[in-house]
Amino acid sequence: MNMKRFLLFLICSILSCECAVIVKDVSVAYQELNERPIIGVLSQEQSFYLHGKFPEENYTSYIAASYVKDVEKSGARVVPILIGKDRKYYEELMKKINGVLFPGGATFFNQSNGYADAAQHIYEIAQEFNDAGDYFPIFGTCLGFQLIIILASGRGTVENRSTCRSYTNLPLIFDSDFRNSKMFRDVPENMIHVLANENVTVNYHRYCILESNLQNFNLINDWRPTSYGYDDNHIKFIATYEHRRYPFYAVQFHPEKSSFEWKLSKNYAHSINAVKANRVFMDFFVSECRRNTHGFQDANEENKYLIYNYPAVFTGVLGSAFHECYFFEPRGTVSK
Ligand SMILES: *[C@@H]1O[C@H](CO)[C@@H](O)[C@H](O)[C@H]1NC(C)=O
Ligand SMILES: *[C@@H]1O[C@H](CO)[C@@H](O)[C@H](O)[C@H]1NC(C)=O
Ligand SMILES: *[C@@H]1O[C@H](CO)[C@@H](O)[C@H](O)[C@H]1NC(C)=O
Ligand SMILES: CC(=O)N[C@H]1CO[C@H](CO)[C@@H](O)[C@@H]1O
Repeated sequence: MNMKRFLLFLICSILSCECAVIVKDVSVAYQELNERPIIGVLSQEQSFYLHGKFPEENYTSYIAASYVKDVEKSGARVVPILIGKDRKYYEELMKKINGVLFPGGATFFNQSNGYADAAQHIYEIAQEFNDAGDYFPIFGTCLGFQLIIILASGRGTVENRSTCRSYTNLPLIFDSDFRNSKMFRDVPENMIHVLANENVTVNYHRYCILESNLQNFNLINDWRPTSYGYDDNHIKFIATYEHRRYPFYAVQFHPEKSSFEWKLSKNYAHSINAVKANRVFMDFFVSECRRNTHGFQDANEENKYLIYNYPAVFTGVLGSAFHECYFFEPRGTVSK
């Protein structure tokens, strides 16, 4: 290449590069992204163990702070969503927030006015919002992952989930077409490589969703598995799925634990690659929530709802599996 041609080549590459950048910026600008997203995190029934640590308090529900921090670290604020409320409460709150996270944990789905009933209201209202042209994302983690499929199955007396246990850090086994999924299409190649090859996803479940759970209820046309794992008995379970039309997503493992949960005996993956690769999931979910433009009336109203009204309690030191928790009323009884 002589000097003249080299300069021409250089100018062309700079121009085409700038053009690409401009085109990209325009497409993003048209979406009018919400740069101050606020996400609802659903609470669940107070753990029996923690109730024993606070016998004088009348806490009846909690949120593990790791879920809150994981959302915050991706650039959103959190509003706690209480259980035991009527549908109107969930609907009014959902008109003000930009998406909802169903955390993991351990609670039965058959307790009236509990986590599952609240999630059912939220799931149905989110469908109504989306059907009406709104964009309202939901993300489920572990228990939340299983619950979404049980809700989609109509929540019969026999729950449509399977028994399979994994208490291990696992890689993801991606579906052949996962790069065309909403969840994974923009994830950088190096993070996909870590997720596919290193033991970075933290599993902690005794139930799971199998391919057959989707087939039994004819859910396969709506719900798309994008990756899998093998449980401690070599049963192949779904590790991630997404809805084909609605912005509903879920993961069987725990993206929040690598950065925010520290119980020694649990052996959670804390490597720098685990931290980076698990970050992908809330970055993705919060980016989805940025497409929703709901809002509170003003900063005053926002302030009344935000999680900062509640102190995070250092529960790790009390032997809990959760390092920090938020506790809520309504006051009432805590069942085992
Ligand atoms: C818990 O509830 C009981 C019964 O209503 C009440 O007497 C007690 O003061 C409550 N505890 C706290 C810490 O508020
Ligand atoms: C809820 O489900 C659990 C586990 O399947 C069961 O042990 C419990 O008896 C059920 N409770 C009610 C109120 O049905
Ligand atoms: C992942 O864990 C399995 C055991 O659960 C082990 O056999 C494998 O070598 C681990 N892989 C890496 C890359 O550490
Ligand atoms: C109602 C129903 O058919 N539930 C099923 C859901 O899936 C599990 C596991 O395959 C079955 O045991 C249930 O019977």
